[in-house]
Parts: sequence; C-alpha cells; structure tokens
Amino acid sequence: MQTAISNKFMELKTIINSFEIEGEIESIQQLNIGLINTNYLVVCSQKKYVFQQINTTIFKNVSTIMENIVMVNEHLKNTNYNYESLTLISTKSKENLFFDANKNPWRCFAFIENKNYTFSELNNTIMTEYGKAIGHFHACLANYDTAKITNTIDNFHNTLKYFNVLEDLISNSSGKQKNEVEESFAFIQQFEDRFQKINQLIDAEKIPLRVCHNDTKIDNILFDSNSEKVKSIIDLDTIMSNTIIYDFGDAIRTSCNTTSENDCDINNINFNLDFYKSFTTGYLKESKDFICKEEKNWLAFAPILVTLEQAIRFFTDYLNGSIYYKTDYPNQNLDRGLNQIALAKKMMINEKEMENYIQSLSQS
Ligand code: GN1
Ligand code: MG
Repeated sequence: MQTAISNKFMELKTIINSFEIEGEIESIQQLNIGLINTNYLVVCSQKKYVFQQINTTIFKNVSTIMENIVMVNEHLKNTNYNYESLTLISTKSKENLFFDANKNPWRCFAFIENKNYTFSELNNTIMTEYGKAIGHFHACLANYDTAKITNTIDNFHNTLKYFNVLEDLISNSSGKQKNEVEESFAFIQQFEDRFQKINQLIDAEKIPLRVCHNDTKIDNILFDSNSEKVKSIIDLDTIMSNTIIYDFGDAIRTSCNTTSENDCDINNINFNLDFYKSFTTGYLKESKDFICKEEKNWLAFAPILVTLEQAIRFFTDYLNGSIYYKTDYPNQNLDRGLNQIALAKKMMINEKEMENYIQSLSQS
C-alpha cells in the first residue's frame, strides 16, 4: 500500500516537473471537485497550480478542447472581459498537454485564489454578481463566430436526446433498477413536448446558437475572498455552440437548490425563488444588448429543463452501471437523480412566479 502511494507520488512529481512551474514542489493534494476529470492542487515554493488529468473516455478529442479553450480565452482577454481569464502553463517542450507513460493527457493552470461559498453562505448580492458574470461572459461571446468553435461532445445539451436514451434503457431493463427509476421517468415524460419544442426553435433559428460555457454550475465560479464579487469563471472544457438557456438554467440548478446535488436526503431540497430573482436581475442587466425575445421566453423554464436533463443523465448512468460520473458508493447516481427530480418539482411550483418576474423586468 505504502509503495503504491509513493509510486503514485513519484509519477505525479514527474508529470508536474514536465511543466514550466516556478519553484520547488512543496505539496500535492487531490481535490474533491468535478465529476469527470481528476484534479490536484500543487503548491510550489513560488506559486500554486491546478493539475488536471483529463478523462478521455468523455473528452475524446483533447487537443480540440484545448484549441477551443485557447481561442475563447484569447478572445475574452481582448474584449474588456471583467474577470480573470485562465492562465495555461505550458510544458517544458512548449505544449499545452503532457502525456504520461499511460498516454493520459495532463494540463496545468495557474491556481486562482478564491472563496468557496457553502449553500448556507449564499445571499442575494452574491447571486446578482453570479448572474452578472454569466451574462457578461455571454455578452463578450455573443457575436463570436460559432463556426470557429468545434463541438467536442455531440448533443451535449440536447435534453430530448438524453430523454430518448433513458426511455430505451428503461424499456430494456427489468427488476429492481427499473422500479427505482420508473416513477421519476413518468414524471419527466410530461415535459417531452417542451424538450421537443426547444429543439424545433433552434432548428428554425428562432433560438440562436451562441458560444456558450455549457457547465455554469456554481462550483465553476470563483469568488473574490473579500468582496462577494466573481473573480473568474473556470472549466472551459465544454465551450461549444448552444443556446444560452442551458447556461442560465444550470447556474440556477446549482445555486437555488438549498443543498448539493449529492445530498441523498430529499427533505433538504428546496428552491430559493429569491435567489432566482437576484441572479436573473444580474443576468438580464448584462445580457440586455444581445438577448432576444425567444431566449427570454425560456428563462423561467430553463432551470426546470436543465434539472430534468441532469436527472435523466444521472439515471442513465445509474442504469449503465455508473461509467460516466465519479461515484463514492454504488447507488449514488440514483440518489443524485432523485435529488434532481425533487428539485424540479419544487421549481415547477414557482414557474409562474419566475415568468412574472422576467416579465416585470422586461417592462421596467
Ligand atoms: C460534470 O465534471 P464536472 O463536474 O465539471 C458534467 C456536467 C454536469 C456536472 C454535474 C462533461 O461536470 O455536464 O452538469 O458534472 N460534465 C460533463 O455536476 O459531462
Ligand atoms: Mg465541467
């Protein structure tokens, strides 16, 4: 056991030292963030870094992902972007990626000091800042040519597609697992026509495709330690063209829930309508110059849409034997899916209120 740990440590040191880091390595700590990649905080005598081993089962085309990140990052730097952009540290041979002995790709970013808010610490000021940050990110990219960006995961946010996959899986499964997800699936089914509608509006170009982040969950927002302001938006792996509706909805999904998506006690779940309003105020302030009517029409349903999509994805992974998301125990993806269903139900109760709020902002 001891030998395995020290071998892993030696391997990590070799990887780290292949990058242009400043100073000597002082500590290496695995971070408990993200459900896909494996992340380490590396403290060196002069600077701190985040090292990431990219999961190639999911991110198949890593060099294209890096091209997207570099392009968007450069664009943001040249566009009066209000937040700190990412600093990629290159390898000693001037590459963005290092491939280890097992051909696993690694990359390194300069660490950005930040404050992490727990659910109970969030407040309306933070939520407005969060909304402004996502709106500003979209505004900076609103006219960026989507053709320059390669979509690295097909149909990444295509709720109807995920829905159809789950439907097939359920009809081919039996016994305990089928029973566990069937009731939730029946609940999701009532929204199928709305999943379809969004796709139709995108196809008809009524909802425009723009360069989006596609993973705007609150964990990917770094806040300043003192000011309650956003410092940086990280995790650009899923930069692709899409509708902004998903970015908007995912931010709400992960911050207006009163607990984490990993909480298996659904009694802890509630939807904070006030936070929704604060986020939306910030978002619409920053997006007013580009957002169109059809996009706005969906901002009340957006959180429900993304939460249902996330439930579908967790259930799908559960039925597939948990091969996509990292888990800490066997039924975790089932619990995560049930958590999201409980949240979607709480959101539904507030849909009309959300609609009214968007309307009231449009009139003022
Ligand atoms: C994954 O790996 P992470 O935590 O950045 C997933 C997102 C989900 C999220 C749920 C490429 O993001 O789509 O919303 O988990 N990323 C991918 O926490 O599937
Ligand atoms: Mg991500």
